[in-house]
Amino acid sequence: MIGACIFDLDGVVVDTAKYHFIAWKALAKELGFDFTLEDNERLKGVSRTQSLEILLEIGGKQFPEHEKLAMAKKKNTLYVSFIEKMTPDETLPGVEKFLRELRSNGIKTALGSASKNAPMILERIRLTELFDIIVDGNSITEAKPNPEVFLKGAERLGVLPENCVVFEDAIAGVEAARNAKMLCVGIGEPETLGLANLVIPGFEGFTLEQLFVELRTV
Ligand code: B16
Ligand code: MG
Repeated sequence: MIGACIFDLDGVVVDTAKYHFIAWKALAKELGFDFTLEDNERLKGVSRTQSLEILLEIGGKQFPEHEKLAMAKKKNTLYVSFIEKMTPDETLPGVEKFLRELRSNGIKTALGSASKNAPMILERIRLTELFDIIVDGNSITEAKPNPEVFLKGAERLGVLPENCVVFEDAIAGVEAARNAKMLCVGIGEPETLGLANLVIPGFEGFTLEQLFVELRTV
């Protein structure tokens, strides 16, 4: 029985990784090293502070805590200047239709994202109303693969974890879903998201019936 679907944001509902990339690359440039698209893959699904740690490790740099805080803040200011301009046409194909299908079939919906900017992004793409609740980087203390973000979502929705399905694009997120004892649909490549119960390339053409059929045998 599926009682709720919990969606990650970046890489599932929208592609904000490209804006994170520009902002982190600008910081790296300022610090005197290069930051590549391949490096950026390591930051997907990872919190802002952890992302900065990875970036500094790539550049072989070390800074005191207060300077790191200022860097993360600066990066976020640039990132926010991009997401402020986001429009509904940046919602990934098929997501809105699938969310509406869930709700018209009485299945609850939640957002479970590491991003502290999640509420603003949902507002910009006008999808806030399609989520019953939002659990984001402001309401959690433990980062994925810790299951906190998804367990909080299930608890607030009043649905048992085993009746929740998580949609995730990052390995750490798939692990978090499995650690929460939830079913997980990976968005991306089966080679990367092998731990998920099912992997799909995206929501285009994906229906609730397909979800039921594919997860029945799990
Ligand atoms: P912020 P998700 C994650 O979103 C991003 O994938 C990750 O790259 C980012 O560092 C993290 O949010 C924190 O974002 O700086 O906006 O708080 O995939 O969990 O929806
Ligand atoms: Mg993600």
